[in-house]
Amino acid sequence: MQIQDYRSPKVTVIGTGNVGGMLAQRIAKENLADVVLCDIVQGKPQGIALDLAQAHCISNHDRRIIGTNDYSDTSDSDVIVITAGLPRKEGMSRNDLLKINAGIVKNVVEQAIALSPNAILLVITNPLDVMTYLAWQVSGLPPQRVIGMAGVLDAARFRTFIAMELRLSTSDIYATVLGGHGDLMVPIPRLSTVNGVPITDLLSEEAIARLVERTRNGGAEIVKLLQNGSAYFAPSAAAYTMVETIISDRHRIFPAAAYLDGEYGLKDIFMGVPIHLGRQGAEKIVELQLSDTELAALHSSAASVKANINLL
Ligand code: TXD
Repeated sequence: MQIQDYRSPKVTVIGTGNVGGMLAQRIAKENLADVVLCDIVQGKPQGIALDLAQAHCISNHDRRIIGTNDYSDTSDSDVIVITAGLPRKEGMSRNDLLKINAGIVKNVVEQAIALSPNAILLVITNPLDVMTYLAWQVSGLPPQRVIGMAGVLDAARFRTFIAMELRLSTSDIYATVLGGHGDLMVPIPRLSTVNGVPITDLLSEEAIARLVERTRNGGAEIVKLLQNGSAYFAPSAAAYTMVETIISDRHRIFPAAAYLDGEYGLKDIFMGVPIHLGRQGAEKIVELQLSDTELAALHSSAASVKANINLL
């Protein structure tokens, strides 16, 4: 390859709020890709892009950052991240956001995909699994090129609570969380380990039940504390890890909302399962051997996601 043929990877982030802004900052700081920030509010993406550009010389990065309200600036993106939409307020469930965010996601996906037909679509807007399904339908993309980010965050929350309970570093803890990104998500203690040892061997049933419940309510706990808005440091870190894995074609295994076509006995639904993630998107679905109870919990979670898909 001649050097002039080299083109920087390009990531568009639609929705320049807390998660989108923080994600753009991470991408730029790691010199991963050029970033286009796109929002409906005039001036907001331009202001954030300018602010980030002024951090270049201090934090030593030199990727291009563009803020825009015009989709033509997003053309030929390699990855499009959708964070546009409303976040939860205290007392709201993720499903309360369904109608309003569906209108936003439909609109932004239509505009963005028309100009970047080869992109991978990473959806972050809630209710996550339903918005990912909608984005897939509107985009017309093959299902493996549409992915929802939630499992990396939910697993990080479970890992954090396990680490806090055992007074250990999160680095030595692996957690498995499946299912929809909602109250019925399915943390799997049997497949959550500390240096290979299942937490079921290390913690009492009561402690595990408490940590599982805290993980399920991990988002709501932060919404309540913040009183205005929802979590964004861990969500943007989770989204960054997925974007980096796609751009760098690393073939890592992550839990993410992916299209199921019979896997786990589920069909025509996007929901959290482990996937092989790379430059082609969700390159493979990993089918874990689940117990009857775990599988039943996964199916209840799926039923709740399906009910919301049907509401659309
Ligand atoms: O794990 C996960 N998937 C999540 C999801 C973790 C955290 C946040 N989660 C959801 O992401 C949250 O419930 C929201 O639905 C989205 C975005 O959360 P964020 O905290 O970033 O919300 P903000 O700060 O309100 O930002 C939303 C931005 C804001 O700048 C709006 O102006 C913009 O979205 N917006 C739009 N941009 C483009 N086009 C349209 N139509 C539009 N409407 C709003």
